[in-house]
Amino acid sequence: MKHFPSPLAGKGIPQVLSKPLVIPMLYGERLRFDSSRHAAFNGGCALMKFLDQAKIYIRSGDGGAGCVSFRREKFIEFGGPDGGDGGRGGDVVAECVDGLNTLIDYRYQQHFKAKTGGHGMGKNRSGAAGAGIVLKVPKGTQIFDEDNETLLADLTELGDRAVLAKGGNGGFGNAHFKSSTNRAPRHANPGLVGEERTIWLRLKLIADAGLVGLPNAGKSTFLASVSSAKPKIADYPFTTLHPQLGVVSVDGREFVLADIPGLIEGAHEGAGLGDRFLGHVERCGVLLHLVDGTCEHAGKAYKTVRNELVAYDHGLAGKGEIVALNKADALMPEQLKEQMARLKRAAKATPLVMSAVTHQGVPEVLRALRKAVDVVADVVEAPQELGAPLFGAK
Ligand SMILES: Nc1nc2c(ncn2[C@@H]2O[C@H](COP(=O)(O)OP(=O)(O)OP(=O)(O)O)[C@@H](O)[C@H]2O)c(=O)[nH]1
Ligand SMILES: [Mg+2]
Repeated sequence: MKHFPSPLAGKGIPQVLSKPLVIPMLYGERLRFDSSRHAAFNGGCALMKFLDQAKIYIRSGDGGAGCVSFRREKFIEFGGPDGGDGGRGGDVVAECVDGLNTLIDYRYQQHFKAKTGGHGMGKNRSGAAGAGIVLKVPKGTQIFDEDNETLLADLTELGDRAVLAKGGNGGFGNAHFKSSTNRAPRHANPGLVGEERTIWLRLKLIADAGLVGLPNAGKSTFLASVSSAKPKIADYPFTTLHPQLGVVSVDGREFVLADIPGLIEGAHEGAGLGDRFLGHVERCGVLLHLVDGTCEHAGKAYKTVRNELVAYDHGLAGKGEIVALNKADALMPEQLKEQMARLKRAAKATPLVMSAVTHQGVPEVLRALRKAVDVVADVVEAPQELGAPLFGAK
């Protein structure tokens, strides 16, 4: 296998790439060659490489052929046809299972073929059904056709199943064709061929709340301080290269928080890590928008990220948003006042103030998040109430 150098290693903010499509590839290579440093699952118990997109080829089994056979037995004349039917080919099914957080298994195997049904046999014996294949996928996996646009299935609940390729029917044996006018049929059906197709698996993590912000806003620091997740934290941009999940417990209630890589201006055109990770907050009920208080202009920082959310669309811009000014511990009182005023003007809502390092203001942010998550959950349960965004600055 060719060894590529890690594309982002040792660099500052990655350049605006002229070809946005390169981004997933770069990301993939990074995963392939630098996996140990960027293990994804951070629930505190297992290390798993993260992959949120995979292209695979599937083929269901052909049906078994029917059999032409005649009963032959001593003292029995004209025994008649006794060719059995062929068995059905195996299906290819996707199933949503517990304990998975990544599609990495599909990096190592991309071809899945179900078994052909058994052929029919004499003495009216039918062929056995071919063994099917179950593709185990994590919660939140969407399955797209080869064009990567046509949605075939969306597996959001544990146990959800979708048949992606149906096995071919078995053919009839000659016993099936016997009739009063044709008592010795000499033909049988071949089995039907199975289906084959190339599909895309795309994982969109399911979290209750999503963290968005510019690189270095302190998103991972926040996640690490409120959950047992262990994201990488460092003072250079794009420390986080793939989404991370953490379970947050506040006032006896738990919810899942997703940290996604930072966004920069032009992310929707491929700048930085692009905006494809925004897919992971598409299903979040609420967004927590962190703004770095030590940046030059908190209002501009806020607007940059908002513009990217609007450009990405998919309903992200309309989601409830809680805005918080982070790194309050590193600000002088007058700086804090000034940044708050700028952020308030930009967000058209009063932001919360917090410090992920000293924990100042964090309980308040968590409570606001929990409240918002609860409200969204209630609204989803009673869809007739769905309407305008619930929080934040619109
Ligand atoms: N003083 C201070 N520093 C903070 C605070 N939160 C984060 N930092 C620092 O800010 C830097 C960036 O923090 P990260 O949590 O990696 O930022 P991020 O938003 O996850 O950045 P990306 O993963 O690159 O998008 C680190 O050096 C943190 O120590 C805070 O509340 N106060
Ligand atoms: Mg980070």
